[in-house]
Amino acid sequence: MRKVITYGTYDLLHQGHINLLHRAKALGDWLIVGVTNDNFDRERGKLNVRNNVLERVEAVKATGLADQIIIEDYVGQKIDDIQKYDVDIFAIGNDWDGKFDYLNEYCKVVYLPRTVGISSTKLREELQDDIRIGIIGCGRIAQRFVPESKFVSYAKVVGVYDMNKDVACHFAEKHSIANVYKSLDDMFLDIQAVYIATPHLSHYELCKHALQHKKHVLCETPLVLNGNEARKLFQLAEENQLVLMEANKTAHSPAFNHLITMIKSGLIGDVVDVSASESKLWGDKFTRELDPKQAGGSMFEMGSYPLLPIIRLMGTNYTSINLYSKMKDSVDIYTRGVMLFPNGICSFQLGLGVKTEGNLVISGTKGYAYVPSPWWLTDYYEFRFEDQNQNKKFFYKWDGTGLRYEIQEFLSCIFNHRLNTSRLRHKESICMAEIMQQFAERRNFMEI
Ligand code: C2G
Repeated sequence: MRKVITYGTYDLLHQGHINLLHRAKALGDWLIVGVTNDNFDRERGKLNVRNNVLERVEAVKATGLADQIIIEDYVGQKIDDIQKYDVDIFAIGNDWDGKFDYLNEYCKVVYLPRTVGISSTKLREELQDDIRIGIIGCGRIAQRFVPESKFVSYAKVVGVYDMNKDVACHFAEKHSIANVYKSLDDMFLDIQAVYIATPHLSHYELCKHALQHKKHVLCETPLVLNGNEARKLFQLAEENQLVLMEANKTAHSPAFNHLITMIKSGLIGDVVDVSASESKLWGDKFTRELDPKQAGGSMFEMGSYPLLPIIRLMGTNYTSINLYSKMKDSVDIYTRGVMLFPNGICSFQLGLGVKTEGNLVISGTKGYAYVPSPWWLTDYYEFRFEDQNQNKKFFYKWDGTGLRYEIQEFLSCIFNHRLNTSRLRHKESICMAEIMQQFAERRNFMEI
């Protein structure tokens, strides 16, 4: 019995896929089809797959061409499968010409002619119109947004607005963006969604204005520095069936999400302590991040990152919080926060004028998770146990500046009418805003 194996995503399964499966099957007596898992696709940069793995498996099954279907989860699995199933022939479309020659060591490799004129990417474009996005605020983070948006299907940045027209023109020219709007109302006539990348204190009014004009909103973190403002914004979004999402890039990174789901599945037992830190020394003391009039300082600038794993793992019902800050020129150059929960204690350290480690340690009753610095750009972590033979290490790709994942989730929420992403829920953003408010009002606060 000659065994043939082939792999694919098979998204929006089409005639090209069917022809390939026919050709592969004709090479032998038993055809094994490997269907890529959702995480595996995301990790290899395929962010725009429409059908989930179960739907794609069902579609391949329905062709009646596969004798066996397996799931492809990790890089290198092809070698394991070929040996495990004693495969004679590995077959794949010639768009992969030469890429799998290394498998010749294990079996015969055959590149089959691809069907021209049809692809899942093309079908996706026909299926769905682009979401026209307008950028408000053409600063540092917005510079990263445009190139990252190019990796996400249907994300189309069509125009920008900035209070400083010259800055907006320069930005549009640099990123080949069609429109520079004179006003927000002009922009709202032309777009369906906005990305707000302005300084913190302007977020509330801009979000409200956009939501009132029925626009979906992706707003840089921290969303707002006041619990009531956050509540009002999410209420306005829900009333208008609009997506309002806090652009916390770590919350959407595949690695961070995998870390959280594994911990929530009990891998290290009950979580008792989450300790996270982040620091960045700014050479220029006049930078916005250190300007008290623009809500500068460690807590406002970085607080929403360490609060993310704390709130995702321990919830929003903390019993107490205490904030300790080293102040300089009316901003906190260093802040440490200690939070008590019914079932644990958490702490975070933030430094804009003080350097610290920048790692994340999550301690549990069976083991702990360790994410080295910079944990917020999560691409590697370990689970460590008393019996070190149980230790596990996980590696991921952190593609580009990592904004593509939040953009992808933003669009997926819009398309699927999911108003509340599970990666950073409304109540979690509201909780963060309340903590920012406590700091702003110097409640539970001590200067050191
Ligand atoms: N294919 C084809 N003709 C098309 C489109 C796709 O013959 N018009 C073939 C591809 O060459 C591939 C298979 O159909 O052999 C599945 O294609 P995709 O779903 O795009 O999967 P792909 O990303 O190519 O996955 O580990 C995954 C594999 O390495 C390939």
